[in-house]
Amino acid sequence: MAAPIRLVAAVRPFEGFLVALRAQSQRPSLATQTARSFSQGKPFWKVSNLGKKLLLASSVTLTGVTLATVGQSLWPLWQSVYAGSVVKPEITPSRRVRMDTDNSGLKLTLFQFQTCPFCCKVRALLDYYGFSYDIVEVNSVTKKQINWSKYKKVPILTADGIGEDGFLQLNDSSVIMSILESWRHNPQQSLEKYLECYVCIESEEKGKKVYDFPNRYFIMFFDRTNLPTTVEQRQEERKWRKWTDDHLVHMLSPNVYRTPSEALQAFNYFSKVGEWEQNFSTVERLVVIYTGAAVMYVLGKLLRKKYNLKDDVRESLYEACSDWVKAVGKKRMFMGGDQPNLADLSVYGVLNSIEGCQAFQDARNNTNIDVWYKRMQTAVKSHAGAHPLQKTA
Ligand SMILES: N[C@@H](CCC(=O)N[C@@H](CS)C(=O)NCC(=O)O)C(=O)O
Repeated sequence: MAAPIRLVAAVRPFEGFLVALRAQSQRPSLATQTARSFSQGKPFWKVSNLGKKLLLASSVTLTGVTLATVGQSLWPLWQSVYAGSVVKPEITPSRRVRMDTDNSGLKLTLFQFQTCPFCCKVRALLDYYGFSYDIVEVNSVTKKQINWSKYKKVPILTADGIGEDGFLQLNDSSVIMSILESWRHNPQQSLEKYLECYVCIESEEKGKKVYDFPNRYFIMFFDRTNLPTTVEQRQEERKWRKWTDDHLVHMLSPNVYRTPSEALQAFNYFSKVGEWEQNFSTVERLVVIYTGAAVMYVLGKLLRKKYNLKDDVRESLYEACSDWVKAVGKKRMFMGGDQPNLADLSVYGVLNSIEGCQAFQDARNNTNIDVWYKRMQTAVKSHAGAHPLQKTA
């Protein structure tokens, strides 16, 4: 069972494209939208609206054919595992991470896409603190593995054996990080109690569900007085966590898919990380890689406009990396001082999601991020924060 479930990671890079398509369908018309998008500057490719339509239509067709081919072999398996119940079904994890040092007693499962930056943030925290956890790779098209959940994004972290439903569901990468950090500081309080502090405001924008968690960047200390950090440190940590979600993350797609060859290189990297070779036939894998690269190359250009990145998108990426390095400063190992705080783990997680891509290699060569990044890599991979977890649990 593990191998087929892992296979779904392979289609993950199409997720952004499909989300964009869904958004397209809710807009007045493609012609109006593209006219609006490019009214401020010259389009990067000189085609008419009809040409753009054809480009998108052919991408959709190619993507559809690819996904249908890939999905066909998995569908019977998914059907047998999921009954569509609201109760979280038993599911065989794609991977299990076990740490001897984890005495937390928490039974955690991370529902994720392997290369999603938000999921990488959560994994950075779990690994740094040495939590044991299971990973369930979610199919980014059908999302079958999270059928049981009303919240349809990843990451989702569940803690089994807690609460009325027999499990607790934590949504949103920043909320998950804040709850685990709060709990780590005071495990005498239950996870349930911490979860109550992160109210979710649900609304609809253009027919799509939008979730806001106003407290997502706050660590909860309740009435504790001798806090481990100062007010200024906590403010700084919150500011840069928010910057990571609102700014840094938007550098990724336009940079990773900047040119056709970089888009192809990125897809080959995703293929390696997602172990596509083991799970796809050669034809399927090549179709996914080449179609995906073409689609994401186009989408990357649209995202550059949307997020106001510079014409040379690398400049925006370098600027973001340099801003972060400057904020950490020369006197500190990490923003958190001698140990990473949640801002360090967030920035690291987001950059880690593109570690094997040319864009990040260029950022390492052209900014001073490498020293801090290597420190973080060592800290996370060696589970350097595992000791406090063991001590407090
Ligand atoms: N604010 C959320 C964002 C999560 C998010 O956008 N996840 C994407 C994957 S990278 C997703 O699940 N998209 C699916 C969808 O929007 O339907 C977080 O920090 O966890």
